Amino acid sequence: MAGKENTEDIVCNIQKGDKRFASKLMSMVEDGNSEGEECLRILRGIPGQAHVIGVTGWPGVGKSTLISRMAHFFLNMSKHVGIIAVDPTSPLSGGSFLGDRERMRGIDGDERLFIRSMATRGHAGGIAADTNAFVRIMEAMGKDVIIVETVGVGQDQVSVCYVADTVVMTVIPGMGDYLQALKAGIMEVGDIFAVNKADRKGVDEVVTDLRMIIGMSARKNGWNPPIVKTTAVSNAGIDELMIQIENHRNHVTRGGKLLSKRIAAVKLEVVETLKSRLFHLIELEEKLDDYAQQIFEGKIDRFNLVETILKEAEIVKQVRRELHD
Ligand SMILES: Nc1nc2c(ncn2[C@@H]2O[C@H](COP(=O)(O)OP(=O)(O)OP(=O)(O)O)[C@@H](O)[C@H]2O)c(=O)[nH]1
Ligand SMILES: [Mg+2]
Repeated sequence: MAGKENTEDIVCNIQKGDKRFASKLMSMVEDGNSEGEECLRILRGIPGQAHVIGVTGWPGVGKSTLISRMAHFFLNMSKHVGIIAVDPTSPLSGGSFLGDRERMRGIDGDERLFIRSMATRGHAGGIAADTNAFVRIMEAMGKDVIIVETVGVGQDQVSVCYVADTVVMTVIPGMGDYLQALKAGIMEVGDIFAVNKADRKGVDEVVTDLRMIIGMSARKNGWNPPIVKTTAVSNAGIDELMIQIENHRNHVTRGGKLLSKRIAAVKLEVVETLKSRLFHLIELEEKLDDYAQQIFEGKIDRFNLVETILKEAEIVKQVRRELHD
């Protein structure tokens, strides 16, 4: 294996902003490669300045379109931009971020822009953990802004939001009922609400619904989430959205909130990696259906099952053995 020299090479080239080396390291991290982890450790020790923006929302609400507008905006301000698209090909809209020439027109060849897609499957360390790792790699490349696109459904994807300093939750007209049903859930995630496709009917209704939900919820850290109407396809409302994103950044930067947010993201990384390694070690994924059936039928209880799993797998021994290998 390559060893120290290669590690230095990777780290050094990433710090120069080299996209090829960054991609290589990202693949190593996804595979759970130990040399990759060593590079990541070194890169984390070098402080970065990036603002990490999460853009979340249901499939097809216009996240990618919004992000390309945001990327335009930042590039025009001479910023270096990274985009991480988690599971960019949803079955509903069928498009992939990179594949959409129309959307990316004018920026896809820009040297200061780096886009990386990320499948939701196949992460040795868990998806949120790997997203955080990718963010740190992009930060080490010298990106000023890193935008993470994630579909806001399912625990895995929502947890991706924790890696962001600022989360833009994107909704569209007609979604009022969903939002009412989710109340606390969406408040927990969103720092800013973008009501996209504002060219459509029902935009004021959804704004009213959101206002009500926000008004009923207690805010953490004294931030009152603003609602911005956007029409990403025609660039309307983007300037206002960018102002709110900047306001939020200033808000979290004040009083050391940013640091505690980032440490919380690392905590999640550790828990996720541990969970993912344990699941792998005891091959839980394959057996879970069967276990659930047995518990459902009253054949076993959950505590006994867990004890049995742990014993059967001789988990402690295996972990020790792996560590000493
Ligand atoms: N009418 C209208 N259509 C929009 C707007 N923004 C995006 N769209 C369209 O909505 C569709 C989905 O847009 P995307 O940007 O791919 O949405 P997404 O949320 O990234 O989708 P997934 O990544 O598949 O979840 C595309 O056909 C866009 O052109 C808007 O403001 N108004
Ligand atoms: Mg998309």
